[in-house]
Amino acid sequence: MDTIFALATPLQPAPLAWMRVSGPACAALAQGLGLTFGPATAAATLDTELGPLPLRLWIARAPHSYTGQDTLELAFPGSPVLVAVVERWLAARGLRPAVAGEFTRRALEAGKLDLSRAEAINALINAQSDAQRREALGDMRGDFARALAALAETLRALSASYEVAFDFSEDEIETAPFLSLAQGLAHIRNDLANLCAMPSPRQRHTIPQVALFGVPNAGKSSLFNALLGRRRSLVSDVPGTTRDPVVAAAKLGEIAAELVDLSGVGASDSDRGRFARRARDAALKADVLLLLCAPGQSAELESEFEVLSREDRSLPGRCLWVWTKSDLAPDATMVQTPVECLAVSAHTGAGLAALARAIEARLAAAGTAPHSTLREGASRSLETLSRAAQGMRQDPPEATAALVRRALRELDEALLQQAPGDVLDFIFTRFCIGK
Ligand SMILES: Nc1nc2c(ncn2[C@@H]2O[C@H](COP(=O)(O)OP(=O)(O)OP(=O)(O)O)[C@@H](O)[C@H]2O)c(=O)[nH]1
Ligand SMILES: [Mg+2]
Repeated sequence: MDTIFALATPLQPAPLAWMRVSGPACAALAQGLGLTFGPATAAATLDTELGPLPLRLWIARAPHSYTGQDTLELAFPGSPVLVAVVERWLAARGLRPAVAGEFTRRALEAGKLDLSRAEAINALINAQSDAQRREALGDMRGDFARALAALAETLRALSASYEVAFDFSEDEIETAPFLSLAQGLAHIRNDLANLCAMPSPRQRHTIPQVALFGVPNAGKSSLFNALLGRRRSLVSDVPGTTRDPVVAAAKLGEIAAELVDLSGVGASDSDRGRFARRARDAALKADVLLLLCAPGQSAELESEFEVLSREDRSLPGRCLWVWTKSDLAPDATMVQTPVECLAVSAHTGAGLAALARAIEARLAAAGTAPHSTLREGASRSLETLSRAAQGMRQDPPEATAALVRRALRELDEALLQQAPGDVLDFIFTRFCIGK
C-alpha cells in the first residue's frame, strides 16, 4: 500500500507546520533520519537545499496509530517554503500526497473507528455553531450510536410482539394486545423523534431565515421591501416604526428563504428593550443576519453586534454588514467593519442585486452543513415509524407490522455502518486533505 503524506495545518506562516505521514515507508523514513522506528517522540535534522532543518517527530507503529498503520508526524517551523521543501523530500522517497479524508478512510478500513465517528470528526471541523460542535463531539463519543442501538433493541422486541399477536388474535385489532402494541409504537416513535431532533439553528426551521437587524431608522423596512419587490413593511422617518417582526417569503436566486424585518435595537430604542429583546433573539436564530447601518450608526451597531456575538461565537460567520442609504453617503464603505460588507440604497436600487447574490451564497454555504449517514438512516426509520403510527388506527395490523419491520431494518442498516465503496468515496470527498 502507498505511503501518504499531508499537511495537517493551514498553509500559511505560523509557529509550526504539522505534516502527517502514514504507511509502510515510515520506518525507512525514520531510519533515514538516524532514528530507530519505535513509539517515541524524537528530534532530527533534515538536510535541505536551504540548510539543516530541525524536525520534531512523533512515531507510532501499526496498529497503534490513528490510521492503524505505521505513522510519522513531523513538526517544523511553519513557513510555506519549508512545507514545500519537506513535501519534495517525501515525494522523492516514493510517498504521495493524500487525497481528502484519506487518513480517516484508512482508519475506517483498519477498524480503528466506525463511519459515524469518522463523519463526526468531519462534522466537528466544519461545524458552524456551538450546537453543531456539541452534537459532533457527542457523536465522536458514540452517544448517538449507542442511544440508537438501544432504541433498535426496543423496536426489535415490539416487532416480535406484533408477530406473536397475530398468532393469538384472528382479526380483532381493538383487543388489548394490539392496544398495548400501539402504545409501544407511539413511545418508540417519540423517543426516536427526540433523538433525531437536532438543535442547530439551520434545522430549527426548514426554510432558511434572513433577518434584517440594526438600530432604529437604519432603513431595515425599506430594504426588506426592496428585496421583496413590494411594500410589505411600514416605512417612516419616525424611529421605532417596526415593532413585531414582519416575515415574508422571498426567493434569493435559486433559494427560497424567509425575510424577517426586525424592530430597531440600541440606545435610541424608545421602548426600553421590549421589542429589542425579541429582535435580538430572532437575530441569533437567523441563518443569515444582515447588520444594517445607515450613515452615523456604525459605533452603535458595532456594540450591538458585539453583544450578540458574545451569545453565539459562531455568529460572525453568518453575518453581512450592509451600509444602507448609500445615495446619501457613497463613501461609507471606507470605514472598517467587523464582517464582510456591502453598500446599498433602497431608494435608488444601487447594490441590491449584489446583496441578493451575497445572501444567496451564504445560504448555499449553510445548506452544505455537515451531515451523517447514521443520522440520515435514523431519520428514514423515523419516517417509516411515523407512517406506521399514523396508519395503525385504520390499517390492517399486518400493514403496521410490516412498516415496523421495515423501520427496524432501516435502523439496523444504519447501525451496521456498512456503506458501499461509492458511498464512502462520496462521504470522504467532503473531508479536508490531511484528515
Ligand atoms: N436616502 C435614503 N433614505 C432611506 C433609504 N432607505 C430608507 N430611507 C429612509 O430612512 C427612514 C427610515 O426607514 P425605515 O426603512 O423605516 O427604517 P427602519 O430601520 O425600518 O426603522 P425602524 O423600523 O424604525 O427601526 C425613512 O424615512 C426612509 O425613507 C435609502 O436607501 N436612501
Ligand atoms: Mg422598520
